[in-house]
Amino acid sequence: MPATAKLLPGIPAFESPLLGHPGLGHQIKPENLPIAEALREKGYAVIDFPDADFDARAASIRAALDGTFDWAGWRKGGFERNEGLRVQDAWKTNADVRAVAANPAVLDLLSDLYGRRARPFQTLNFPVGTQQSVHSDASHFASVPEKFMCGVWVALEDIEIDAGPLFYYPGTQKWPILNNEHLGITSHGGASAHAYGPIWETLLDAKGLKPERFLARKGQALIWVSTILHGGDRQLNKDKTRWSQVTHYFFDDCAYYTPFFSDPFHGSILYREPTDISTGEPMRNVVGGLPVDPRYIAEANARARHLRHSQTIAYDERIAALEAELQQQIERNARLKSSLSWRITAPLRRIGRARASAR
Ligand SMILES: O=C(O)CCC(=O)C(=O)O
Repeated sequence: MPATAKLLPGIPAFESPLLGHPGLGHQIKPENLPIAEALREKGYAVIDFPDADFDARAASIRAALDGTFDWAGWRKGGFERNEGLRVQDAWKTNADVRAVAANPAVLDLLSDLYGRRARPFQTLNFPVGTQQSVHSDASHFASVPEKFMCGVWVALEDIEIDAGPLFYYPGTQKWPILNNEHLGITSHGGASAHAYGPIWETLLDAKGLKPERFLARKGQALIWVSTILHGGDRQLNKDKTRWSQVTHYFFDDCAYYTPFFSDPFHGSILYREPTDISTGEPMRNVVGGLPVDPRYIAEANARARHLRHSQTIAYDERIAALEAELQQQIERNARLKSSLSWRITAPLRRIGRARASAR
């Protein structure tokens, strides 16, 4: 590869300023350019899943996973509680889930769009709508350099409007990425997915944005970039199914971590050490072409866990202290009320209250 083809490898090729300048940086194949443009401008692109055996695979995945779900429990209560049903990482035991996740044509496409080799690292299979509130995957799965993560969601059956379709807000992928420091919190000071939801809702509301929904035919897939806001719609009909699989991908030669639970400038980074589903090999954390020292990863992880844990203890201790203080006050009040002087002055207080309410 000529040196110029390596220019700015830390920007996903589909949004690189070098796209369209042959000889400078990775150039996306002409046939993939419409998808690149869709990812850049809308944050998602729809494709037909490139697998001649897709229908048979979808049927086999559904048959294999169907018996693993508590359907009765979901229809009785889970549905109203806005819960979904899901199985994470079925690729470990199910060859068809693995084949969908590691589909070679999808891997080649994503690798071309990003300019780095795509590596599937997580699968989620859903038999019904997830009813998952709006979120950005970049807060769960981040990379350095940023944005080298995406999801590919594929319909294992035709998806209807009342079955809780996937929804997303085109354009939100261009918003600044929000991390703990933007919210003015730290992971060990209580940051969690719960802190982000209201912010995203407020922003969407303020901008007056309306979601789009993916009413997919079986075998249609949606590629989304890590920063687009998306979620699962409320399932309106609990007798419907919404069989689907999402595969999450990282890309080669990045560091991988969970921003929710990381505060890098406190020395706390919750690194991820994902397994590449297509090879079964662990993915190394690499930045600037150099593997991150495993001792540093262990230290930063330990620090992330320690800070969260110690702050949880600190919160628990504070709450226990407040409860003890409250109890002491209750006992002081009880002692005061049973004292002689309190009983003697009781009629005076009653008169005072009556006067006050007569005014
Ligand atoms: O399938 C859905 O409803 C949402 C899936 C999702 O948000 C995700 O995998 O990040």
